[in-house]
Amino acid sequence: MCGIVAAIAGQNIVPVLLEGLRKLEYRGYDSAGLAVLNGAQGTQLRRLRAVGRVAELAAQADEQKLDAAIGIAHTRWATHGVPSERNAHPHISDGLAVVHNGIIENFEPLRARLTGLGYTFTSETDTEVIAHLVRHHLKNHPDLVDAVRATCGELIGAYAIAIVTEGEDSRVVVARHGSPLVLGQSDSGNYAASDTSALLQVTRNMIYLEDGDMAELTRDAMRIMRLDGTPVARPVQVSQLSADAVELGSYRHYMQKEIFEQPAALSNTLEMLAQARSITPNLFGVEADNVFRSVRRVLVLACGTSFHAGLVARYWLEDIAGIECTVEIASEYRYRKPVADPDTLVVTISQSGETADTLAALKYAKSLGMTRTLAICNVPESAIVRESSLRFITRAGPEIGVASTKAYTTQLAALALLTLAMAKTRGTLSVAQEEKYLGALRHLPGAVTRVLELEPQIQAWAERFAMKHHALFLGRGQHYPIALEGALKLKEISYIHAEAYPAGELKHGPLALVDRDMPVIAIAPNDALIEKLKSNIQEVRARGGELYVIADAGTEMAEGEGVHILNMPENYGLLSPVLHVVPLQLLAYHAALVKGTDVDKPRNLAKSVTVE
Ligand code: HGA
Repeated sequence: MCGIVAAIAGQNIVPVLLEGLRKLEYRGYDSAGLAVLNGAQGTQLRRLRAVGRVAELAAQADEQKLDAAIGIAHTRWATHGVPSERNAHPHISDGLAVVHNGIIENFEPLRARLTGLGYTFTSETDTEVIAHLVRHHLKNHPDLVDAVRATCGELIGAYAIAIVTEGEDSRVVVARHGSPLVLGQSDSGNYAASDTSALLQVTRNMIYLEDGDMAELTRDAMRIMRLDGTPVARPVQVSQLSADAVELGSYRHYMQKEIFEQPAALSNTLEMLAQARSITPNLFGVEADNVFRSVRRVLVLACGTSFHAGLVARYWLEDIAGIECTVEIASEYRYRKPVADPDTLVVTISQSGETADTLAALKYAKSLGMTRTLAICNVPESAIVRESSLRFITRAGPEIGVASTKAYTTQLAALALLTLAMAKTRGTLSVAQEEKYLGALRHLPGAVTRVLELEPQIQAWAERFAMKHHALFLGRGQHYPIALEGALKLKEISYIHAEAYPAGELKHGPLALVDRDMPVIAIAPNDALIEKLKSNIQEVRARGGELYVIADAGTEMAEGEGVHILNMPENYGLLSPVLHVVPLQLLAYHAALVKGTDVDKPRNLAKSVTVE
């Protein structure tokens, strides 16, 4: 979702703001803007806004030779009011500017009150109430920090905000409640942003604000306090993230780069197994052994692609660890009244660790008495990780493409490890099985590399495919969630309508859709259900449907009229879903290329979904 950058330094900060916004582009946005004070053009607030790309904003800044020592900047992903220049942030109230990530739920009564007090609104956003409210509170609280604190006391909802104002022009005030915000400290100045990647250009010294924190940044100092004014100290953490991990290099798109990074991402995630003779629950935290022994069930909470990872894990956990597992969409769970069993391990899965629905569902589960929690996440300092007692950090590296690929396969690797660790502590895993699975996990990066070599054939499929308007994905057992993930990828980036079904459901409805214009992608691993799947495939063929089958070695399926086969290099048993999803990622990618869509930033979608 949208991103914030703020800077105060001894020199021109405009290039820092713009570079920060570029680094946050991956989160998804529809417009961008900035406001600056104190520079070559004088002490008055200056604002630039543009619909579309940061490049457009940068061109404007260039044209105006913008130069300033203090500033705030924003990429917006509209929640309230259409994407337009007038709704783009920063929003201004008489020389005071604010950028905001999140949603102010009580903006309507606040707007009515402020309008009554004579404030004029120029946008449809919820954010604009913040600007006028701070301006209003400045009348009784002349200190900007006090006025922001009084404002936050009236806001309901989620926010990360950064504020500058004329007349208070030696500081930036920031606050967070429910949306991420990190501070960056350097000799040249002080900074804030929605995530670390925006600040690595100036510093590695990061301070992660907690919910309910605010901070005053001056050229030489930072003062952090709670929203009630109590000073707090937050540790400086030196980020290990490599600045070029987010460069595109020789790839055309981040998604392509990330698909091909999967072998490395998996081997980084599974690095601790390289020399290990056995699986230790401690990989999930020191308390993991106790927790895994004592819980009676697992509840997975996640959204989107992460939800699909959870669905695969359900097959694994029940089959191998013999523990009951339910998987729920976080945005639904948070609003229903579930029967809460305190002997549950709550597992949240999120690439960013800031997914608002997953975080809220986790907090809700805890409030219901389910306090044993495990986060599977790609960002160590994220809110979901901090909110959980156990953690497993996938080491996929920064994922920039909106459509998740390497985060997904590393989540599957983490969930396979979780299954084995739980099976071991619960006594359902023999030593021989443990050795076998360990070997398979170690070999996984190599196996994915071999699947990636099938790209030319998938590319050829994509060319036939891209002209279609609909597609059906079929899978069975642990590959049904892979069919769901394949359909989601295709929808997300190529805008081809796709649906996934467990193949056995075909005759209960979707078979009615099958004709020559409906390509059907079948995932055909060589497992116990293969004969049943072959029958399902015949059902499609008999109705004239064109089949694209991703078949394991040994399935003995032959190409023929209307039947295209992609032969997978090997049958991978338990971990087969990790391999089968890769051709589906490539299929979506190449179909999107043929269609000429914006692969890394599909329309209407955002990367880290930090609003509800
Ligand atoms: N609600 C604000 C900010 C939206 C946001 O955080 N997007 O990620 C708006 O609509 O402008």
